[in-house]
Order: sequence, then structure tokens, then C-alpha cells
Amino acid sequence: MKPEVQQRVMQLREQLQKASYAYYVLDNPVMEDAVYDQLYRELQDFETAYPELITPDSPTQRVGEKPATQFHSVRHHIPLYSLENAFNVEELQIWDSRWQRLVATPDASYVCELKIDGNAIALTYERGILVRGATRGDGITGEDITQNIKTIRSIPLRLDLPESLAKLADVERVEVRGEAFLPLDTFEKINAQRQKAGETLFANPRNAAAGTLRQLDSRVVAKRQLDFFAYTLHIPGMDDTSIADTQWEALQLLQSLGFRVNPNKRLCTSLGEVAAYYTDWDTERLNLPYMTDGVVVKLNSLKLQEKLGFTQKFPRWAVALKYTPEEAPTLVEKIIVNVGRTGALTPLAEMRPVQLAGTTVSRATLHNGDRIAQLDIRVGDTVIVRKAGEIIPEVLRVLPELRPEGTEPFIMPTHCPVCGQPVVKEKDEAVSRCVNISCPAILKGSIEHWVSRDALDIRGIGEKLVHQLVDRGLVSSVADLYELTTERLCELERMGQKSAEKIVMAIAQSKTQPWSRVLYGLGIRHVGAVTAQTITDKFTSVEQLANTSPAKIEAIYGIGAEIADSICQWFRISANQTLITRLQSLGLQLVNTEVVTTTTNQIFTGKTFVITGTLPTLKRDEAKAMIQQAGGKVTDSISKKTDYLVVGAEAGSKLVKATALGIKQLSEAELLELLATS
Ligand code: 0OW
Repeated sequence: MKPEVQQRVMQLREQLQKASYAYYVLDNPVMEDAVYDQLYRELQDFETAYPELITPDSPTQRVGEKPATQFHSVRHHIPLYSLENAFNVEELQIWDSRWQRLVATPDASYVCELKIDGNAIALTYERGILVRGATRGDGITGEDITQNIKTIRSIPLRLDLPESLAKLADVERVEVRGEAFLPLDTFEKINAQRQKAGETLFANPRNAAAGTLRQLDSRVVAKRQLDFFAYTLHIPGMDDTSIADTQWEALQLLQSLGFRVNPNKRLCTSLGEVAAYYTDWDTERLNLPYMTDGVVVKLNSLKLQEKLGFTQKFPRWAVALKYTPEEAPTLVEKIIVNVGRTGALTPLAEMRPVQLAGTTVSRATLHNGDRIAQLDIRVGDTVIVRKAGEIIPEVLRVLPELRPEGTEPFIMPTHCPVCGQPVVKEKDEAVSRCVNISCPAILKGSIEHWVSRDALDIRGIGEKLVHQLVDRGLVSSVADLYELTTERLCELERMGQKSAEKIVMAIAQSKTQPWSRVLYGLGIRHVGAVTAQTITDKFTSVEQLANTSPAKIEAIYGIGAEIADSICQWFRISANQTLITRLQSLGLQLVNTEVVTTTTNQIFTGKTFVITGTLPTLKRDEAKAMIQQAGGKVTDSISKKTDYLVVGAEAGSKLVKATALGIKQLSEAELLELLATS
């Protein structure tokens, strides 16, 4: 290989690493995104052409190619301790006098750090390269989640040891501990997506971070944008005191090694100053872009820490000073039931307004009927409500001793409170659901689903327009969309003639979408886009599907009883049958009219493709469908029989293998070019 290639690759890595550090650790970008992407692609191309150049700390190695099958348990090189709690300044003083009795140190200084509410993580670097990331577990053994940890952009893949630390350079192993967490705005976004998809919500960012870190597919983790603050550094076999004299210095050392260290730390020379820090952050913490649950107070001198050592579970030289969790009693005035987009019935307690975590709380979710039964919560009860930071308030418990006479247990409604149709409670599910597609609450969700990208893909109809269409009675079923005129649309505010015409056109065009997308667009529970495709491959018309039995549907490979029952149940509801009849008369595709392309003159006939990495504009199954429509075959793994590899960003091992086998590679643009000539 030409030396200048090696040169260029080293230079690219250097530039990309610096740009990534500036962006993710210093929050101070030094390079345009477009430039970064360009350099990244150049490095990727080089690594594709010369796979022997790939190194574990290359920025291209942050996101894994294929999901892990499981996590392995690993033993920490140094145990991870947890912290003893103090709930107020008095308890802080007790902690202080206790350690002082062991080693009297009247001039002790303290380091105060915010206690980040995330998940403690142990990072292992060998000769400067990140080789392992593990969860805390029980402090002795944790789970190896290295592939997920590498996706956290603020965690360096290599320690750039400054000169002053040359002694660390030949050190075999460096251990860094810190907190992986989910910023609040990302947490809200993830929950909004889950809400839309009818999935359960994460109760708080800590659970969301934990759930993310335990994802087997690191590409999902990479999209969740976790962040990390480091707080301790160790070198197994060496005393901490030989690395730095104080915790304050250790934090600065971590910063110089390329880690994010929480900037809101304070060096205090007395317990009074610690108390001041604690008071300052009681209010300030609500303005932070991440969740905290108190402050961590540490003795600054590492020598003193070493002398004091640890109890069975905690360091004697540190304490977690918590803020009293925001809980307060209040009265349950009403219990109401909301109907969500997916028809899920969500009970809410309406309570006498109470001040919690700096806000007035008058509502709390009761999750579902099972939770209500568990709490035995009734109108008139006095309950303890808790609101931790930004998170949705929840009812912790009822105070039965304060229950007035004559209260009744609350029973979840058997009929939908919005449309009156009977609700369905799946046997193994806690949630009760309304399944009437014309229920106004469900209607909005079903129209949004109908126009969505994987369904009828009608562009230009967003959530706000859907609400207007339903609330003004213009649309009371997805079929009504097809009778909308530009005049009627122009009655809506902020709707000009041009955009009204575009919307009417887009709706009309959606009539050419295939039966599989229409089936998926109906929003039948448990029938996702892939299931709909599988079903319509077998039941090539709606008549066949509407008149079949669950057993016949279940006979399809990969389709279970839950889906089969759900489909048959759906077609039994009269409102749905009426809808199907209307859609047919409107000219929607309710029968398989897949254009059977003659496979002889197809450009890709007899060719086998593999797709790897994230394509710039096409989703994986879109590219797959296009290749199949051109007569090509798409497989999951590379072999000598593979003719083409379609390469996207952050491609991994398939790329290396294809290069080694000399398989032709196509970018998305080249693939589209070939298809255009077909
Ligand atoms: N969550 C934190 C934090 C922190 C360790 C050192 C030895 C014992 C505790 O922000 N800033 N500093 C420490 O110091 N621990 C923290 O979190 C702990 C780790 C395990 C349980 C808590 O999350």
C-alpha cells in the first residue's frame, strides 16, 4: 500500500477525532457537519479499499453492524461502590463527624459534584484504547456492553495522553468510571415516539438510559444519543494517590484525557460551603438539561480517602446528599379515563392542586385498571403524589386512614367513554382498548397512521391538519379523505389554494398504493407493515381475508394466533365492514394487483445483492424492494455468490468481507442510477 494512503488515513482520523471531541465533549463545534461527513466518507472508502488499515479506535468503528445475541457478564477490575445517603444537612453533619472520629482532619476540603441520575458505567482502556465498557451490576460483576458504549460520542475511543502523563502511556490498563445518561430533550422525544407507536413510556430518563444500554442492537443505541460524565480514574495495581493528590485534580486529569466532566462541581473548604452548594442547586437543578438526584460530596484528599477506605458497601469518604423527593398528600377529586391514539384507555386522577418540584400538580396518571386495583384508589381518597424532577407525576399510595365514609372502588369503564362502543381487554395485557375505528379519539390516530410513510404515504397531511379535519367534522373516517375538495380544505386556517390542491392530488395518488399498504393502513392491532405484506401475499384480496378463519391466517409462516384473532375480530366489527365497502367504491387497491414483471428482461435478473450500513435516503426495505422489482435477489450475508454490495454509512464487517472477496460495491446513488436505466 502506498505510504501516502496510510498518511492520509491517519490524518483523517486525527481531524475527525478532534472535530468529534470539540462537538460532543466541548460543545464547541469546529467543523461544518457537511465537511465532517465528507471526511468520514473518505476515511470509510479508504478503510473499504484497505481493510487492514481499520483500527478499533477509528471513528468508523463506533456503531456495530449486527445486533448482539446476548450480553456477557464480566468481573470489574476494581469494584464499583455505591453511595451512602444523607437527606438533609443534619445528616451530612453526622457523616462528617463520623469520618472525623476516624481521622481527625480539621482543615479538610470537599469536592461537590452533581449526582447525575443515569447509570454508572466502568470503562477499561488498554494502552490507551477503549477495550471494554460494562454496567455497574452489583459492583463486582456487570454486563459487557462495549458495543453500545462505543456509540456514546462523548466517550473517547482512545486516551490522548498529554506529555505530562507519559508515565501513563506504557501503563497496561486505565479504569474510568462515570455516569451514562439521557438528556431530558432526548428522553421526551423517545417517549413521544413510543406514545405514537402505542408502546409503554419510560417512567424517567434513568430507566430510559438503562433500557437503551441494554439494547442488543447498537444502531438503536447510537440513535438515542446517550451522553456521559466521568468522575473517577484508577490504574489497577497503582494507588490512586500516585495518579493525583486530590479528587479535584483527578477531575481535571479526566478532562485532559478527553472526557466530559460535569462543569457544576465546586471545591469547598468547609461543610458550610458544601451546604451552600446544596442549597444553590436545589432550585438550579431544574434548569439543567439532564436529571440529577442530589449532590455527591467527596473528601478532596486522595490520601485521606485511602486512609478512610470503605465499609462493606460504601466509601467512608463520600456521601450522596439527596433532596427530599418531591412527595405530598392531596385529595382525589375525580378519576377520568382518556382514550389515546391506539384506543388505549388511560385513567387519570384529578386532584386538588399541590406544589411539587416547583410546579403545581393537579393530575397524575394511574396507568391502567390493574394499577388502580393495586392502589385501590377511590374518589375522595387522600393520596401521596410524587414528582421527581421533570417526570410525569405519579400516585405512590393511598392513605386509607383518611378515607371518608361511602367511597366506592373505581371500576374501569366497559364501554369507551368517547364513542360508547365496548372496550376490549387482551387477556395478558393490563390495558383496555377501544377498537372502534370511528371513535373520534382513535380516528385522529388512525388517520395519522393511514397517511404515514409505510402506509398510504400521503405527504402534506400532518398532525395539526388531522386534528382540524376531525374537529371540524370534515373527516370522520379515512374514507372521507378521498371526498375532500380543495374548496372544503381552503376553509381551514392557514390553508392556501396551492397547498390544498397538492393535498387533494396526493390523496388521489394514494389510490395506486398496493393492497399490502392499505391493509397496514387500516391499523389493525398487531398488524405491522411486514405482517401486512406477508398476509397479502397469501390473501390476495380483502374478500378472502374478511371471510377466512383465524386458523387459516395462522397457517402462514411467522403469523401467530394473536395476529390472526386480531384480524378476524377487526373484520367482524360492522363499522369496519362499512369502511371496507366505501374504500372499494372509492377505488383503493383491496386486491393484489402487483404488476407481475416479466423477469427475463430485468436488469438485475440472476444477480444477488447484500445491503450494508445506513443508506443516505432509502430505508433498507425500500432499497430491497427496488432491487427485487428489478429481478434481483437480496440476501443477508456475503458469500462468493454475492454480485453486489450496496454500501451505506457506518458499514461494518460485511464491507470488509466483500472487499476481501473482490465483490463489486455500489453506493445508493450508483444503485439508483442502474435502476434508472432499467
Ligand atoms: N452519579 C454521580 C456520581 C458521582 C463514586 C466514587 C466511589 C463511590 C461513588 O454523578 N458524581 N460520583 C460518584 O463517585 N458516584 C456517582 O454515582 C454513583 C455511582 C454508583 C451509584 C451512583 O450512581
